[in-house]
Amino acid sequence: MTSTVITSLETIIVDLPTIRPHKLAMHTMQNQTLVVIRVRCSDGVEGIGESTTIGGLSYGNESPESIKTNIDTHLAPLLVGQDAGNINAAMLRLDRAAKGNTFAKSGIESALLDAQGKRLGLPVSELLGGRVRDALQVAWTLASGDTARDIAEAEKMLDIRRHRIFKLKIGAGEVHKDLAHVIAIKHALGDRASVRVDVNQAWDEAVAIRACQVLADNGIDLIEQPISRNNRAGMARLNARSPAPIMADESIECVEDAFNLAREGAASVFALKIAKNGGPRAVLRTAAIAEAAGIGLYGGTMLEGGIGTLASAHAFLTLAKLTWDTELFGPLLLTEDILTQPLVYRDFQLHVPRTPGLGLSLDEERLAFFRRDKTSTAISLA
Ligand code: MUC
Ligand code: MG
Repeated sequence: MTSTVITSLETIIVDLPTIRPHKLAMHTMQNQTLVVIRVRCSDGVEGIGESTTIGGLSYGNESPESIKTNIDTHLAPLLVGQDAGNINAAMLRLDRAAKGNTFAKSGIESALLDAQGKRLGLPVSELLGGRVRDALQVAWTLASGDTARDIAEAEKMLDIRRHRIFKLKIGAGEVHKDLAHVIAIKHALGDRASVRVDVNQAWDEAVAIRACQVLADNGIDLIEQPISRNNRAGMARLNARSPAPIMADESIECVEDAFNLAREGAASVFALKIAKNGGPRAVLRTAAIAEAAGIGLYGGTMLEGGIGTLASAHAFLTLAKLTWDTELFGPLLLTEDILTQPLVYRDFQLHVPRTPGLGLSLDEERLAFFRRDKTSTAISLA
């Protein structure tokens, strides 16, 4: 036990506008809500983390409001007074008390890592064993809902050398229209870009069998979560039949899901998300399962702002192979920032400096302006 203890934990809900509506199969985002976690320690060090989901309860089983309530009521009291530098012990304490809640745990684990990195003068990637790269290639999601607008957006991203991997959100509309939309975009971009689709569970297996064939025949590189997360046997059959690789996203809600998917052959690529595993360390356990099973890796996002994006990036920097690159573009979808320095996107990549902790600082004035609840609800040492 070191003498440094956690003295307070605060959760702050922040609502930020998006650059345009972002249309997913189950929800159209008009803004994004972040849950910022601030951990204060007795040595004066502060750690920042983020727990963010998409569309209230439409994506996963935690909402921004439930994340805040669960941390304030159940998790923060377990951590206040505990050793700030022993992240294993802190997360074990939470796991014993709360079986799920990976989103809430992810923000807390990120904040503890940020604090420990600052304390030791090390980037989080080094706390996680060391980075094997300094930058990550980043995909962009085309999700305006309009084919011509999506093509124009992709052309602009290629021109300014920001993205050359595009993920198309489909599944909300009729299948033949969705397929025509995807094919038109791939046709316009040709070999200049990798084009992938994310169906967000919208199809049933029979539809998916045909659609995956059409997508593969038209040069689509990757098909993300075509059917329900609950139909794992269907995912395994699709994975065996589809000429284009099938990626699991919603199917993974915890590390144990990853193990079962690997055992059942239900996907050949995993989307890694810190929020759905319980943090940057937890997501590396899912990555290890994938590596052992010969499953490819993709660095996923829950469209976090800069904090969650950097927490994800530090974990992904340590992976031996990241065959399908990443989609860590969340901050670019927002019109406003709550960090003093924006993340560095250049030459199709997110560049992650070797600054202690996550390598960020909060812009307190902007945070105060955009926070939903203007009064602090920090849980502190008595
Ligand atoms: C998802 O389902 O992958 C990631 C990128 C994006 O546009 O939406 C998210 C969620
Ligand atoms: Mg997805």
